[in-house]
Amino acid sequence: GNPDYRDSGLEFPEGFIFGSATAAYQIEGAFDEDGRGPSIWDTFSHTPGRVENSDTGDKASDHYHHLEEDLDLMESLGLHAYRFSIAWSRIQPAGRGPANEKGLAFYGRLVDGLLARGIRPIATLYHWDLPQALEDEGGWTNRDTAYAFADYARIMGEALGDRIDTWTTLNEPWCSAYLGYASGAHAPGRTEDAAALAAVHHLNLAHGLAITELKKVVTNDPDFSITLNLHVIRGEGETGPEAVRQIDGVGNRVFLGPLLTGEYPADVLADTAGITDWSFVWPGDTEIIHQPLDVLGVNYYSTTLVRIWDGVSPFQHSDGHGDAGASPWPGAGRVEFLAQPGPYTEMGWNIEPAGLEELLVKLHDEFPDQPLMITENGAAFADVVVQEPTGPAVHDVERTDYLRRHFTAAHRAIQRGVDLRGYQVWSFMDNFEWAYGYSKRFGIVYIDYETEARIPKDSALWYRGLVSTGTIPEG
Ligand code: GBH
Repeated sequence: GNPDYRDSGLEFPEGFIFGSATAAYQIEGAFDEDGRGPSIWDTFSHTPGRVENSDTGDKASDHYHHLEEDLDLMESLGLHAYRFSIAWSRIQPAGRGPANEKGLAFYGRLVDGLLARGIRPIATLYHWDLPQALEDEGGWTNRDTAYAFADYARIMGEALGDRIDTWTTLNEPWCSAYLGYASGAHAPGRTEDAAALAAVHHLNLAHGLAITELKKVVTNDPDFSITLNLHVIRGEGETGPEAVRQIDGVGNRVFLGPLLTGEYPADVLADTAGITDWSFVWPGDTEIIHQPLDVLGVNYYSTTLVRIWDGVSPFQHSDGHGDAGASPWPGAGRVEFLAQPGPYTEMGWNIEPAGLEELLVKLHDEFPDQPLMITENGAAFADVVVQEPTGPAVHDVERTDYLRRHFTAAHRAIQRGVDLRGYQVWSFMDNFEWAYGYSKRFGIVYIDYETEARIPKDSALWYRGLVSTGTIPEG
């Protein structure tokens, strides 16, 4: 193997699912059309100072009005699967009550369009866009939101439950809970640690309740899943192991515990005892959360380096906030996040393909019978459109290299025995990158936000080669 992970000629197993991913608020636009109600991201992005450049998802990549074109593009790249999310507030504009037929019709067209092209639909029910009406009642800090989510899941199961390949309940509940309610970097922008921990539990509960409802109504024996952003954490120096324990606890095990073993980790309850007594966990909840997962979705971008703050040098929060801004790590207030060696993507995230291999192998060692799927991996770089004799092109050499290295890492994990079912590249197209707005491009397809023209980048053409042969291309 190549120590640099820049490998080629590696062949993936037969049946490996190569695809690409997006999320509703990041691509759809049409924010006030066909009965869609406002979500917390509409409110947040329309609040001055929350999103870079005051960007909003009002129009985004205008996928809502480019559905057929986008489906054709997916087909032309040969994708086996497409991972998308459903905007809850298109289905239930106020988060409760009868389904909006026009909302259902849009996702029905999307799913039928995928199936007609031989592309498997991987549907995520929640990628951060809570109906604002539910946030007005406390959002994820309110237990009722979990039951409202289960009701919405049942509606979607009844509408699409004969056609979806994989149902994913939540995307990255870590972000919903901690960026939404602790650091405030994401909608709804609250900064209360106790609220964030209640949100963690109600998101876990929502997952369990939703799977229970879906199982009652679906008819085609789909896979059930959840997607987590699991942190690959390395410790620095003497205090490294203790810092790793804390971040792994409140970042990873607070989800993996109830989901895969049916209990919250005792050390996390202890670390956060000064914030909350966890009385929002009711008897029976962890049994509801602990459902068999046909596949566990893993999103991976980078690694994290931590130690316990020495009380002298300037304190560093995650995401480079320094000592300004609230931390997304309740109960781990003395953990310091250190700069890593690079190279970095345009997000400033350390490029470390070995972290992906490490994460997959570690999950497999701990949960040997748990099939895994990479539901997101990709990179933002500053893309430039150039005019070639053949037309406009984007020579995104760095993104192609990033993908090559991470596919190599995934291949190595498979060689080491990991049951990895597939890999969804983030993202199919450039889109609204949350608090960064349109300033960051993750797509393998370029979006011209003036004309909404789609231009497959070189990385997309490279990926087409990988998908069609199952082998990492030479070069
Ligand atoms: C994913 O979030 C999202 O699912 C997707 O919508 C988004 O567009 C994509 O990635 C790109 O951002 O450990 O505190 O230092 C990834 C969000 C990014 C959250 C890395 C944790 C590290 C912060 N994650 N981040 S920290």
